[in-house]
Amino acid sequence: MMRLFLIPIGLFILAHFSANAQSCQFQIMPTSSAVCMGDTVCIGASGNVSGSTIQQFDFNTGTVPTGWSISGGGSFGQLCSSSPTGTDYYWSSTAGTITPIVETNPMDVSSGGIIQFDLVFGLQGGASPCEGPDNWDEGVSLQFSLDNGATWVDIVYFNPLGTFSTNPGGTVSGPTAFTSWGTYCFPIPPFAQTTATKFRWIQNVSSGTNFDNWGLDEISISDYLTGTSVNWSNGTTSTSSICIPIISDTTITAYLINSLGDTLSQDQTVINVLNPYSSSDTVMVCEGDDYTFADGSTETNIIVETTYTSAFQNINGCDSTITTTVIPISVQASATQTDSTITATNTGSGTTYQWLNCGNNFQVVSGETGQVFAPAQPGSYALVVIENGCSDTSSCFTITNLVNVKEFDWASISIYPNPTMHQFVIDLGSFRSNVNVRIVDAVGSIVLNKHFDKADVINIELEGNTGLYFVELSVSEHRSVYVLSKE
Ligand SMILES: [Ca+2]
Ligand SMILES: [Ca+2]
Ligand SMILES: [Ca+2]
Repeated sequence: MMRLFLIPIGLFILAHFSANAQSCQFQIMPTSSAVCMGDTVCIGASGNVSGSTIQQFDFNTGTVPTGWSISGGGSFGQLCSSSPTGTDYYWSSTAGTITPIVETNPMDVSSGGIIQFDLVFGLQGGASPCEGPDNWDEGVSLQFSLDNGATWVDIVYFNPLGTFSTNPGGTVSGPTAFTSWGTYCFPIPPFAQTTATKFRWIQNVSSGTNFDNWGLDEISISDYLTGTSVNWSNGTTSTSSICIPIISDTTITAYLINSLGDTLSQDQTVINVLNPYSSSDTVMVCEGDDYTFADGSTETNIIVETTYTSAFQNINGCDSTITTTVIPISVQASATQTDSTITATNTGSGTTYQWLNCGNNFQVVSGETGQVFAPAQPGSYALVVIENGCSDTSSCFTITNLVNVKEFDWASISIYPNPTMHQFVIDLGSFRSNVNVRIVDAVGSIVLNKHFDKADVINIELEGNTGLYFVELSVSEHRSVYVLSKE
């Protein structure tokens, strides 16, 4: 997905101004500092370096420049804290009804430029004359006038809360800021750029005599250096903004250069790529089941392996994918029937069995969960096998005559060793007539079927793979099945 970040240049300047109100330096600002891979980011450069000074005043003498006026300043000096230059400064006085103002003469700032000055607020609760502003409306406005002082417009308001804003009015107390000297710098707004613009610093509201005082020093109003242009580290030259696609974390540097190509200032920013989320996974379902993928789409009756890619936007709004492979698990329940015994041929660890009564609406036969099932009643029975969480039901097996195993003394018969490696013994306990041994492996194949007219101890060599075998032993009409393990 491609998204282009574009904002009007006017908004761009405003954003720069409010975010960097204390700085008039050459700076670059991206429309976004972190984007999806492939998105385009626009980066603008603004600011300049100061050129020639238009007006300046440092308050180190007792006389203001021609055309300037001062009110509310009892005297110039170092009345409270020391200014950054360690020299005399203007200190406001709110005695009586005096409104503290420092006002310049009209000057030609038609080419734009910057206003720089040092400013401090006194400490709230401090001793006279150093007591400082505390209410929101007791801050200081920097203003300009285009009609020789008849009307004034705010450039910025130093709110005692510490924000640069317009004066919110009101008398809500809050923590005070600007109580240490700072050097502040503001671009001259485009609408103030005339051939006769006056500037002033004014505190319209205070608590009266000797309260809420502030200081000002080192005022300097300069134009910008002309003939500058902006070059970029990606090779673009002579433009104040660029738009580039971001495919990896990217550092962009802008260079402010003069007409000779010398770098006057530079600034850089890093644009980070928000990583797309991409993953794949494999899930198992029972054959014939449905599966709903990450994007909400559903595949029904899955009987073959199915791969699907869900595309969506992650939390960052970036394209992401999840590739899902669905593998159906196939289970086939099967069993073999000998006389009145049914033996499941499904084996394997985790395989579970449940026998059902087909003649009773396929109800489960309580307690019959073994691999071998010898029903107590004639009827029709089916097997349910569960393997890997999936089940299957066999067809029904019909048992018409039960072979009564209870009246025969099976306890006298033993088979050993079990497990066996190869040979094992069927010990009948005594000589018995009409003996038949049939051995079936785990998949239902008959591996041995042998008849003895008369036998006592039968030695058998068991061929074949390791695993479970079913030894079906018949003695006359009696029959039983033993499970033998070959290792
Ligand atoms: Ca000074
Ligand atoms: Ca006050
Ligand atoms: Ca105060």
